Amino acid sequence: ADIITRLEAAIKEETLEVWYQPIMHLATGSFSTAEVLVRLPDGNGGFFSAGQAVALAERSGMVDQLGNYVLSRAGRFINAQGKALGLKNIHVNLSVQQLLVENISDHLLSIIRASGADNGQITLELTESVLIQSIEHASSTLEALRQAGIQIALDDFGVGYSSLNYLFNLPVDVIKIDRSLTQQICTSHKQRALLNSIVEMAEVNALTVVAEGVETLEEQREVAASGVQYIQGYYYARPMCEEALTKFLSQKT
Ligand code: G
Ligand code: G
Ligand code: MN
Ligand code: NA
Repeated sequence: ADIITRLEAAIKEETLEVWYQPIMHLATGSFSTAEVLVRLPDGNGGFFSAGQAVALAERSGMVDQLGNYVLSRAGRFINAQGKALGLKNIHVNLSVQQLLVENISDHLLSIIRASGADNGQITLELTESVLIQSIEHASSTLEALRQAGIQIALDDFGVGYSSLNYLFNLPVDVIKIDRSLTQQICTSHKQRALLNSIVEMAEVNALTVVAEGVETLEEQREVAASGVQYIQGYYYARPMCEEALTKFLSQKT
């Protein structure tokens, strides 16, 4: 079957997989949150990359369906397992096209409600480019979601072209340092200084900082020294299926 047919069927038959990458809270050492990453089976025991699946959904008008599916699965999972596993929250990615759907905030809130999850258990991740492409529309949508208790994270932070001043005035609660920045902090004084100023600005603005893409102990040390609150990366855990996550978190608590 071609990949569009495969995606459609995977949504309908609920064989589209939802994987999770644990995120560590540095102060407590606990994995209290995780990022949700979609995985489309390729029919040969492997998966298409999430990037491919999402791009395909965008081109074929299925981004709304895909987004709803992922949010609903993630919401049901955290509602059922969150307490037992010590997961307080789950991060779900949102694409630019989803943000343009009419009444998207009501729509997302009703999916979360139906899943049984509390709004406070959900963080929605958006990239800088998404926000800036449609800032007028996005601002009111994000404000409505935040009013309802959903947190908004600005993904891939530190690689775009906007000024820090502009970025820190966007209606978000969390910033996620892009892995391209994380991976330079051990070798570049300038990038380390940039990370330190981002963390300082975040503190002043009462934002939470997550550093992505930590792969080594050295990176972990530098990132922790900068004062970020959460770390995500292969050094701790790779994205994993629901069953593996349950096992991983059970062993940690
Ligand atoms: O998991 P992977 O490294 O292949 O992810 C690649 C990209 O796909 C990342 O930028 C991630 O944000 C995005 N992505 C993963 N899952 C989803 C999803 O459910 N919805 C959207 N919109 N993007 C996703
Ligand atoms: O764009 P976004 O931040 O949503 O993408 C998250 C993607 O980054 C996931 O698909 C995940 O597989 C990948 N990822 C997570 N941790 C690491 C890491 O430590 N190193 C690398 N290279 N990729 C990572
Ligand atoms: Mn993300
Ligand atoms: Na990112």
